[in-house]
Amino acid sequence: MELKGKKVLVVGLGVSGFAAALFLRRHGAQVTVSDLRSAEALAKHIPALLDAGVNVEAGGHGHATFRRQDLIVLSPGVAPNTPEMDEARTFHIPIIGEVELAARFLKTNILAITGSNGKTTTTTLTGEILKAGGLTTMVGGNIGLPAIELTEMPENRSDAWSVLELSSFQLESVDTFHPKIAVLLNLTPDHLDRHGSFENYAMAKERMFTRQTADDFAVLNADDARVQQAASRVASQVFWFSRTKLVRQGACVHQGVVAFRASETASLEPVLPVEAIPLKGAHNVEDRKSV
Ligand code: UMA
Repeated sequence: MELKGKKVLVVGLGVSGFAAALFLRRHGAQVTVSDLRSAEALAKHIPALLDAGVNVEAGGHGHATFRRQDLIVLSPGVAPNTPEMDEARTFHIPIIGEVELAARFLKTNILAITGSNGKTTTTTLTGEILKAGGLTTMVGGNIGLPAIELTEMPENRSDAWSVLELSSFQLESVDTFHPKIAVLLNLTPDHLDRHGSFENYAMAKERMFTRQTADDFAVLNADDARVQQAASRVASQVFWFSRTKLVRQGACVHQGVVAFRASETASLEPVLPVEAIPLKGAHNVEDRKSV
């Protein structure tokens, strides 16, 4: 993606917008950041942006600001269907989220984790397990470190892994994003004010699987009815996890032991007794199995 000389608007000046604006500037774009909050409220970020040559619009989104752009990058907390953005679409201005921008510059394999609950614990554990296994690993996304920041780390190499915690807000605006492994932990109604309905929220999460092929992997919760439905739309190889029943392929609890079946024809191999998991609580058994 060529950014040099492009006019790019970043909407929202929180941690994602700040990181995205500086990234875009370093890649030679002419960058404007627009935020609803006042200049006083944004004082922490504004000096560094001005020093880097980024224009800052504070105290509201000017209608005209959205018209004169080659690309619009949204912070996760910014809904993609405001009147300004609808108008920008009529001018055929591409609108992408900060995670989509990051995906276009990440050279690593991506292991993406989403769900309504347990994302941060699972992402942290997964990052630690990959590191302990000797893999060069970065951890970011909704967990707090914007994905765009990972693109400029020395670990951004094709033999490394990015473990990304992703929210429905971040997944709503992905396009080319293509995780090698995509984990959907569970789905319960959340953020309905933004998504309008549980189904829209669930489908935003499912966008994680859109670009996956048979060479990729989906890790799905066999105990969650809405997650089970997603399996019929997934093109990648499904590995299930369950706390309550045996699975065709994947991980489950059997007679007090976490066990793993590597393929539909393989036998169930014990991994570790449930009581050996130091994190107490049934949901933490799922977190361990899903990694
Ligand atoms: N803003 C606008 N216009 C709007 C809406 C917001 O200008 O229409 C501005 C606000 O005034 C504010 C800025 O946007 O100044 C905030 O942007 P943001 O909400 O995208 O927040 P960031 O600081 O960039 O943090 C985001 C995530 N926040 C949200 O999704 C709300 C962080 O997740 C995440 O850690 C971070 O990016 C790095 O990826 C937080 C979160 O609460 C922890 N996530 C929700 C959750 O976990 O349930 C989804």
